[in-house]
Amino acid sequence: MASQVCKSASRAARSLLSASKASRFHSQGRAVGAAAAVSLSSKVPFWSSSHGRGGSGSGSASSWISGAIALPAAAYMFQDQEVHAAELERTFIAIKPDGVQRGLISEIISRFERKGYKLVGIKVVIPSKDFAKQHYHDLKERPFFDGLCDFLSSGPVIAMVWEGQGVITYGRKLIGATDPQKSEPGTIRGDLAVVVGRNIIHGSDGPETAKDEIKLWFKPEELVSFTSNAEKWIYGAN
Ligand code: IDP
Ligand code: MG
Repeated sequence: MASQVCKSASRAARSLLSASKASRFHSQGRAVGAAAAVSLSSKVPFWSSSHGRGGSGSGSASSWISGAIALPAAAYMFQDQEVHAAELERTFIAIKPDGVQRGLISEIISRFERKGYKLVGIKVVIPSKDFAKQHYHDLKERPFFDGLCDFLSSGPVIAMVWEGQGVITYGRKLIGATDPQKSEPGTIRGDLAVVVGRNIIHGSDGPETAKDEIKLWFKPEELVSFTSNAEKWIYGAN
């Protein structure tokens, strides 16, 4: 019964979505719609037992749950969460070959995950030197550019896209200053690296770079949009 309500509410949310304006968060909006339906279904046991129909399995969800009640509830939750989804931004984070070789992948990922950010893309890549040059193109005049590109292309890199409110700026805070001698303790570079040439991690430094770097490293179909169960506990206003 609950799953029927779920499907019905999900359909209602989706039909509302098709009327809403197009945005790059459309597919995420769909996932949020389904999440709203799940919240609705969690109220079903009390409601349905008070009507003596819990677990009977007879009748479709739409025959016993009034559109006048179900649709506005789904619409409210859906619209509310769609606004929230549109606030989430994405950043490109890479664990460089030194971080991979030193066995720091899970340590680094866990810091982003524990903060409350959401992993929406990940892969292991050995970039070519030309690709590394593209990635670091804004540093091409710097004396360390060639060595830096040799280094980035010297072994496996963990390329990731993380999503969350303020993730571009706060991701840089989690990472710490470029030179680990100046990174604060508690940051990734502060805790886990010693010199600037082996500072284990890359993070986009602003919205434009984030957009460009995500596009450089990932095809759109390699990224997912979904609502995590934890999100309703990570975001909220009182
Ligand atoms: P960021 O990684 O903190 O954004 P950037 O200035 O963009 O720092 O530099 C990119 C990377 O180039 C750094 O992460 C570091 O690996 C390397 N790098 C930066 N400055 C130096 C330097 O003075 N000597 C050697 N390598 C450097
Ligand atoms: Mg940089």
